[in-house]
Amino acid sequence: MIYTVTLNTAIDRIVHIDGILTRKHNNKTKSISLDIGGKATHVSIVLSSLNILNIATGFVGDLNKDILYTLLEEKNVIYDFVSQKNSAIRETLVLIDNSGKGSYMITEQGFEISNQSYNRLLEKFDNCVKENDIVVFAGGPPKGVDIQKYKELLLLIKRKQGRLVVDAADEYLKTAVEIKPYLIKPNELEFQELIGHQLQSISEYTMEIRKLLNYGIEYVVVSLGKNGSLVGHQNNIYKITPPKIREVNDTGCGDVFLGGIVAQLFANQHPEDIFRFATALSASKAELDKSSSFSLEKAEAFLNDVIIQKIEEVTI
Ligand code: TA6
Repeated sequence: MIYTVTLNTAIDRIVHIDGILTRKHNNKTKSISLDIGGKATHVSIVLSSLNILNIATGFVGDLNKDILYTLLEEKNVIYDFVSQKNSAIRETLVLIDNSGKGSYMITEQGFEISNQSYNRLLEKFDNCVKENDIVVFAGGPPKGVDIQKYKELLLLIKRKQGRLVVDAADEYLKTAVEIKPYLIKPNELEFQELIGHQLQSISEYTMEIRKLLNYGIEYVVVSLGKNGSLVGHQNNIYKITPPKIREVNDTGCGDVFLGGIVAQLFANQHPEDIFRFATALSASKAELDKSSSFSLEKAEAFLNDVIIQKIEEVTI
């Protein structure tokens, strides 16, 4: 089984601006729509679109959970969240204008997780997670889930011999790395923060990636946005270059990328096939406006345009 864990779920409000977003100007909207936000929920959407059985879990607020549940059901996602009373799922405002320069994202903090809710999630994992299950933690934890509690969740998955996939930042990523997850997927800023200093060249990145592989992490994936990603697995490090696309909204690209990776991991694909598919799928997302949308057809068409190089051949 695959579980995706969004500790701080979100509902994205996608606002299309008529023209270019301008300060001190009455910017008119063209359209407003709701979409599933949060990170691991997007992984579930990818898996469900590929008919890969998975359960989306984490925390929701009971005041507006039906909005998120309706959005998830529209995407055929099976979910089993811990619902906290008198709490509301946060909103993320995603502003897209006609500049073609990408979106603005403004996220609320989210409600504070109570001890009771936290213990309910622990109990859920303790009862459900089995050996070799894939458990994906993606997104920043909310108030109420401090580093200790986050670590306790991760350690429980490890104790159950689940394969831990983590997309996190700052102290939470550091904590995850300490307990040797199966896969980590920081972006370049998160990776440099993890390492503790700026990395100026591909060779500096590969040196740090190799250290983490030797420490015992199965996959070290550093996403580089438009420049693709660096992927370390066993004794290979790859530079993955995405196809050229017409960007509409890059919100959610990293999550769809992770969803593509998890889908291929589940199918036990070869690393080059895993990241070719995940990169093509993420590229298809960038051409669409919703946070959680992507195109399997477009991804198929992009596959041959993804460039994969073993790091020795890569020149900067
Ligand atoms: O990565 C895109 C996204 O998941 C948006 O859908 C929005 O919900 C935001 O990121 C949430 O990010 P956060 O790190 O606050 O969980």
